Amino acid sequence: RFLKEKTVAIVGCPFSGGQRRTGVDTGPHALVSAGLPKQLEELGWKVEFNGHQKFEEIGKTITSDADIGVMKQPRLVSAVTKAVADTVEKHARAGHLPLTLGGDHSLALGTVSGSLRVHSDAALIWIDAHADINTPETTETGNLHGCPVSFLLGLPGTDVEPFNSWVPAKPLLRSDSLVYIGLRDIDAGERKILRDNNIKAFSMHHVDKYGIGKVVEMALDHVNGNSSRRDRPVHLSFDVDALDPTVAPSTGTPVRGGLTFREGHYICEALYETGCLVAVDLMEVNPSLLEDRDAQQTIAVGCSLVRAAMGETLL
Ligand code: B3U
Ligand code: MN
Ligand code: MN
Repeated sequence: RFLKEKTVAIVGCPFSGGQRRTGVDTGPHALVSAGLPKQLEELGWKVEFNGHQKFEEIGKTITSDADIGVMKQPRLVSAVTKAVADTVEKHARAGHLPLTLGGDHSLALGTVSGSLRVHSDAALIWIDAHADINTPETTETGNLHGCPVSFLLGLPGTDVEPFNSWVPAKPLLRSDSLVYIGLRDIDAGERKILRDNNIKAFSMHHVDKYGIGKVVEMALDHVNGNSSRRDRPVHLSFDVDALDPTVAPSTGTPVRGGLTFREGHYICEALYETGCLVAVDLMEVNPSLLEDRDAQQTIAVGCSLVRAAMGETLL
């Protein structure tokens, strides 16, 4: 409805600078090699993919990247997310659906920024075990993949170098345009932020209590009117660690008690069904962790989630 044509633009982001473990930068390559572009073509999408993003070039321009406060690799993360924002914006302007493959979740500062430049009233649906809403002041790890949402909301403490060279000081996203599903590992500082800003979040407790069908309906009601009137564009940012580690083991910070295979797919199917999806991220796939069997399973599930978000499983 918000797209000009049924074209998906794959934005492969081999990037691991928002956290400490290596290997998550190989996620996009693994997903594409597993045949994701062809699978999407078979669903009737025109697929645009001209190779993965070339972040090495950006890396070379950054000669030293000392911590700023506790933030790790701030210059690299800032430069890469800025480039991702520009790329996602370009595809969205063409009326296509950017599908960003990560890479760690700091990338979503770029993807959501890019979406909002084109679809200024877009809502953000964040599927994750974690809230990723630490600020540079509250983060205990300094890992920027735990912080992208705070920058999007323009929370106090986010108007810092080097990010303020390109992230506007004025909030990009209102806190009532964001909803979480799948949370189960939240820092004390994040819990306070969620409360103070009245941010709607469905934890695993809510998934157990209401069932995934009701949770997705309540999530959409919160950010996108009632069921008879879903008229806002939606950006879906899906961290594969939202799924239970038995379903998607190869990810950097697995947390037990996650979404089942079907619950994860249901979310993607239900969002496709609204016709409002304008961008999809699939993040934190790290095939280098654990054994090859686990990696293959995680990659297969990742491809399957994307297909579900692109209309595969609806009758
Ligand atoms: N909240 C912690 C842990 C974390 C966030 N996102 C992931 N892990 N994947 C932090 O580092 O901010
Ligand atoms: Mn995340
Ligand atoms: Mn996570």
